[in-house]
Amino acid sequence: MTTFEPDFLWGAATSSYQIEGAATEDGRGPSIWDTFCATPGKVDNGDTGAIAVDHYHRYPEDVAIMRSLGLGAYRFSIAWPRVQPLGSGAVNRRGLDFYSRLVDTLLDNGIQPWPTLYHWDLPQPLEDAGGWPERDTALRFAEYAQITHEALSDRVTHWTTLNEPWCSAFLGYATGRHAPGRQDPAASIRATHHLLLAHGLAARAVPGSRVGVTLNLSPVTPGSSSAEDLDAARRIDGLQNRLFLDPVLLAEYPDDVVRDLKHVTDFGFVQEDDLKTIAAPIDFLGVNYYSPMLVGHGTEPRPSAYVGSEHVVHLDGGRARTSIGWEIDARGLLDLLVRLERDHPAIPLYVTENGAAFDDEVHDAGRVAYLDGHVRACAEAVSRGVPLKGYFAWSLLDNFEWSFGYAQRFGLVHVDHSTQRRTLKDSARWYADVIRRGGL
Ligand code: PNW
Repeated sequence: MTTFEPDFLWGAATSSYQIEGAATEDGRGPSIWDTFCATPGKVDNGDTGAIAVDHYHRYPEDVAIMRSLGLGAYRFSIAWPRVQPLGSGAVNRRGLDFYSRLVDTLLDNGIQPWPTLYHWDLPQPLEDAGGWPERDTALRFAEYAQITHEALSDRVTHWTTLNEPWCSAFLGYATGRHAPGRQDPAASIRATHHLLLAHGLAARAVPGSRVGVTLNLSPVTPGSSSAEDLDAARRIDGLQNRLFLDPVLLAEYPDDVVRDLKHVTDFGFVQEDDLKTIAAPIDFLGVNYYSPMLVGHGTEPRPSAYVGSEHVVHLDGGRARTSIGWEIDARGLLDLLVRLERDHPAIPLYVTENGAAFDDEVHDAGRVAYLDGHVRACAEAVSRGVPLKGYFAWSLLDNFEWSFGYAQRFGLVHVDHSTQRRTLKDSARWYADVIRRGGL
């Protein structure tokens, strides 16, 4: 039997726009995702998060489900446009009150609240003023973080600043697959810097609390040992992993990545002391892992999220895939965790997202197998000395899967999107057993 320490934290994760709905209720302002969803052709099937899985109204039922699973913690995100409908200035009490009620309900049920301050729903007025490519957005974020921390820090101990800034910057501003849907490579690098700056400023704005940031990281393997494939892997590792890890944990941008991006931007937007701010002390690093990457050199340049590396091609590793098309490889999670411990030994780690989309409904053997393999990888990492302190499954509930709309289901709990009825999947029962036994 594979067991974890008794204080290993078992959780599940969601995010505001993906589950809450109630998009115009209680004074919430519009976010870039409302706008993006309203733009024809951006989201499959014309789906939107306007109602989502109605968690805004059904949170008591959802917390009861969490309790029935035995979750130790629940990772959710706070919608900035509920707290500050304009993204700055006036605070909307009714928005904060929702999170206050949610936090109280979680604590009453013995579940630690783990809020993330930003999971992609930027207030639309801030995008209208230029969005993340503008430095001012980072300053506004610090203000929002402070307001939210003041309202909840009497009950919330662990704060996460950002979820996956790679996605916000590159899917939002380079490929345009995510809101706000812009396709401007130079803007995506400015966005990266200002997201990182926002993280650092917010980390300083939550004194007395534990604070971290969640990154989507992935091990990158070259398709062959040719010099060109090795260089492709170095580039993608640079943009996916080190462009975020190095400033946050080492107070520097990786030289090779800056060099790779020379024809995109000169990094002239980096001001004195920014890197010191970005590297504000943090208490944990959140790791989101779904799939590894295998890359090589392509002959023809193609539009890519990896700006400046348009010659890199993504190769097929020959493994089974989930319904969203991502290859399944639990070994990738082990490799990633071991590498993080090697490069940054001091920082406690949490897997803040890991999970799989499958088409099956309640009997989800594919998801059980996926989670089982990845939890085993976590156990192996711990046994090799990796300071991994917890694991959050993505996701508690089927929800709005961004540009895929409701067609992709990641939940441990099935949601009937016409009736909002929740039904535990086999994976939820399996996870409850893991939690009860403290391992596999
Ligand atoms: C993460 N990619 O998103 C997010 O944190 C979740 O909100 C989301 O539901 C989950 O993973 C599953 O997708 C990602 O294209 C979306 O590389 C896209 C990518 C990565 C992560």
